[in-house]
Amino acid sequence: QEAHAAEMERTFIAIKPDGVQRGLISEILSRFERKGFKLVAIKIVVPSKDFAGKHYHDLKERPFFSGLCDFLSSGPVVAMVWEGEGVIRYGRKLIGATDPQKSVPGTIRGDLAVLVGRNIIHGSDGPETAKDEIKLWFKQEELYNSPSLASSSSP
Ligand code: 3AN
Repeated sequence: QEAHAAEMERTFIAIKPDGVQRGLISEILSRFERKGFKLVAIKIVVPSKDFAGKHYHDLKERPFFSGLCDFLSSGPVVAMVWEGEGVIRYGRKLIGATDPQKSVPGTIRGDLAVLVGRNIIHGSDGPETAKDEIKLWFKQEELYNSPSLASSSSP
């Protein structure tokens, strides 16, 4: 058993409706993939406004909360789980600063977005949020588990 693999870090990444509408799915996937991170879950979801509120519960008090939830539920979202050493922090690096005016060139938001309310992608901001968000968006059986982790008696 490879104990370290069982503890491999995972993060929740979502391409928001603006990223999907603009045809940026493959561009974004390829940046994570070429870096060397591993895709362990992916699906297309149109979240309800209620679900969007759960996802963004930390921002409930912010003035843009309702508009943000309307936006997230306005169309298809590509929900994903990526795995790899340091993927939570480094995923945030690949994504860039929240405000695309401040995200540096070379990052996803720096290269591909202009407005903070249309910043095309979400990534968990820490280990606790990663765990919570993966649980909110995915069932356990939707996550790929490496065969090396399966018990030797399973088929
Ligand atoms: P990040 O997505 O970089 O973790 P958060 O969690 O602070 O940033 O914000 C979540 C989302 O809320 C952002 N991706 C953005 O779409 C939206 N948002 C953040 N700040 C603003 C703002 N000042 N005006 C409108 N929308 C905002």
